Amino acid sequence: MALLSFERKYRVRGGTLIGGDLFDFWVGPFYVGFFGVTSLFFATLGTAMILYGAAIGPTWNVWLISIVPPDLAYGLSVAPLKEGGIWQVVTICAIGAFVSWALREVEIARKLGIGLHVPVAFGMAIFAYVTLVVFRPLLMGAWGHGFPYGIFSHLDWVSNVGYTYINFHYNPAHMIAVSFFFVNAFALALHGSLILSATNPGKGEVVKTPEHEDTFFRDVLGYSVGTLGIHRVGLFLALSAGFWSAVCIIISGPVWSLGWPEWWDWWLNLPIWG
Ligand code: 07D
Ligand code: 07D
Ligand code: U10
Repeated sequence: MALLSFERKYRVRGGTLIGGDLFDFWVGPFYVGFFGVTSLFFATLGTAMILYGAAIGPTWNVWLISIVPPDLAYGLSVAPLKEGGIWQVVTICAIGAFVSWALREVEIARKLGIGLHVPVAFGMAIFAYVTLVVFRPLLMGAWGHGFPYGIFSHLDWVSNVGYTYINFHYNPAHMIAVSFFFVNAFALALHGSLILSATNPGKGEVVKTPEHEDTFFRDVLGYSVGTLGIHRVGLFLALSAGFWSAVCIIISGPVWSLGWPEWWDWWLNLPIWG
């Protein structure tokens, strides 16, 4: 079915989560919807607050602009705008925009009658972000533990927090997360290259079938996970990477406040060493 006639068929009202058919229409290629409007609202307000913070800050250098969270002394209270309050408003706007975007994905998926896998996947990224700027600061007792919104300043935060725990590579959940990121890239390289090798043949050659793809990995590995299965594997790997990232940072401070190398002392202290 041509794209346009398909769109005529599915571009009908319904499937919304809230507000009946309020905003239930398209503008050009974009579906609007209630949550499209809230996405735009939060994104615009958040960006305006970042610009305001930049305007009262010391620099317009885009790499150096930084919207910093309140001082630790403010604890979990609401800070004055110029002393971290902007960061708090931007954080609310960011969460509002990300959650709105996920819900807009849900509405589009419902209209199409497809599963909710995409918004669930985006939900893991949102979960990791909220862990950094809400859950961990709450557990540590101060918004000042959130990361600053700036291109280089957020790198400083990662480095500083990392060295606070002496060597962050010894964090076991960080190890698991890093490994999932690596294997995720490996799996996508295998999948992307396999699909291209079978479906993008040279001139005069025919497109090969999934049996060819299965057989390739049976011959190499002795087993093929299958054409649907590899997408399940991919989603699992990617979600696991995000999940273990959230775990590795939530345990740094709230659960373990010493250096991560010391955590491994349990190994040296096992009674079996005598
Ligand atoms: C390619 C999809 C497109 C998205 C892009 C990002 C903005 C920010 C805002 C000027 C893969 C758009 C960027 C809207 C502009 C202002 C105020 C996704 C793709 C192209 N980081 N991080 C980057 C964010 C955290 C870390 C780059 C966001 C944590 C390290 C970009 C968040 C930690 C490095 C960026 C976030 C952390 C980066 C490229 C939120 C642990 C780099 C991102 C909301 C997760 C790299 C200068 C990219 C870099 C980089 C954005 C959070 C670590 C600016 C939006 C606190 C170590 N991060 N980051 O391609 O070059 O993502 O930094 O949580 O080395 Mg970061
Ligand atoms: C949080 C992004 C969410 C994004 C959202 C969407 C927009 C819209 C618009 C483009 C989670 C935003 C969208 C803004 C854009 C348009 C139009 C993703 C998020 C919702 N580390 N480390 C991780 C590695 C070291 C440290 C995670 C590697 C050092 C700390 C990952 C190495 C020290 C933290 C990871 C390494 C250190 C981390 C990041 C190597 C520093 C975290 C991925 C090879 C001295 C962070 C939850 C992630 C974390 C984190 C990898 C080194 C410290 C597993 C490969 C030893 C403090 N590190 N790290 O979380 O877990 O993505 O955050 O050396 O906080 Mg690490
Ligand atoms: C899916 C699918 C499917 C489809 C689909 C899709 C999923 C069924 C039906 C949908 C998929 C798509 C449409 C594809 C979309 C793809 C993605 C979202 C992901 C892919 C992303 C990319 C290809 C881009 C990736 C880019 C990366 C990783 C990074 C490149 C890196 C940078 C640009 C660096 C970022 C660095 C920053 C911010 C700072 C870094 C600092 C430096 C580099 C220092 C050096 C700086 C300088 C030298 C300064 C230079 C600066 C300049 C010139 C700017 C100056 C600015 C001024 C204002 C003057 O399943 O099938 O089909 O469609």
